[in-house]
Amino acid sequence: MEIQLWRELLVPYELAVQELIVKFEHMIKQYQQAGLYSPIEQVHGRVKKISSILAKAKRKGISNDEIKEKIDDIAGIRLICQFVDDIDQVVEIIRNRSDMTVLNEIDYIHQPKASGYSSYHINISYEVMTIYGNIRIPVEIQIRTLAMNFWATIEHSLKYKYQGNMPLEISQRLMASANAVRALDGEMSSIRDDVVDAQQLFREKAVMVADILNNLDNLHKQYASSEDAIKNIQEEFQRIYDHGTLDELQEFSQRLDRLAANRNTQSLTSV
Ligand code: 0O2
Repeated sequence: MEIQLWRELLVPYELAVQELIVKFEHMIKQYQQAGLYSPIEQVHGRVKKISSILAKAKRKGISNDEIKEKIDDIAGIRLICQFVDDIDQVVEIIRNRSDMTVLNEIDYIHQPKASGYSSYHINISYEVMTIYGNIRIPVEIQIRTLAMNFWATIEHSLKYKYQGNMPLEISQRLMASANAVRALDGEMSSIRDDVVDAQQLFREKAVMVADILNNLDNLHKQYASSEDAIKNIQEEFQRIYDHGTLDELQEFSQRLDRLAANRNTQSLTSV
């Protein structure tokens, strides 16, 4: 196939990848804005390079005409989670989406590949709108932890370097490090609740502080003539931010909200 035809063939795959990246990134943003823990930490996506498609087709004995229907990871999305437990939640989210039809799932987490590779794969069919009409594109979604991703990235580079002739010593080391990744993910799972709590508190505080700064900024504009009162509020904020509890910060934030809503100088002095 000519290079121009390949480019045309890949256009809807690029659209699918771009749309899905936006959707999953937006999901992270929504969790963050709601002050909630996001089971997805990072989103990556790519359309397979033409050379890799051809190499895979050759490796699997697939003819050029069969590539579109038989290679199901031309469009690929990778969702990286912090903890193994998050993966189940992400799988559930995908299963429940009305814009993604699950075609099949492979659990390389409970049954890692011989190489040591572990990840959860979901193949979906995703509809994109093109100038020629709507087309359903197969997309492979790989869901894995940060640790699994680290291992897979290193192993992928070594596999590429040795082109199928990986020295036994290297593959044994990779297998040992795959076991170490599993142990690390297991350890991290056992302290997941503590980590999630700590991150949650940090996020709540960040959202609250952003709110407070926004209100202070508005008060500055509204009550430019009451410099002293504003100064007092700022000092109180600084004291609570430096030494106060999250509850005190929340109570202060609510007072500022009320003040911003009241919009009268009398309440300013009573803050
Ligand atoms: P790339 O460059 O990442 O796109 P297979 O015949 O097992 O190679 P198959 O049947 O297409 O692959 O399905 P599978 O097992 O779901 O693998 C698809 C993708 O999963 C691979 O794409 C890799 O991205 C990843 N993967 C699978 N096995 C391994 C592994 O042992 N190590 C690493 N690092 N990644 C793996 P590609 O086309 O192989 O590569």
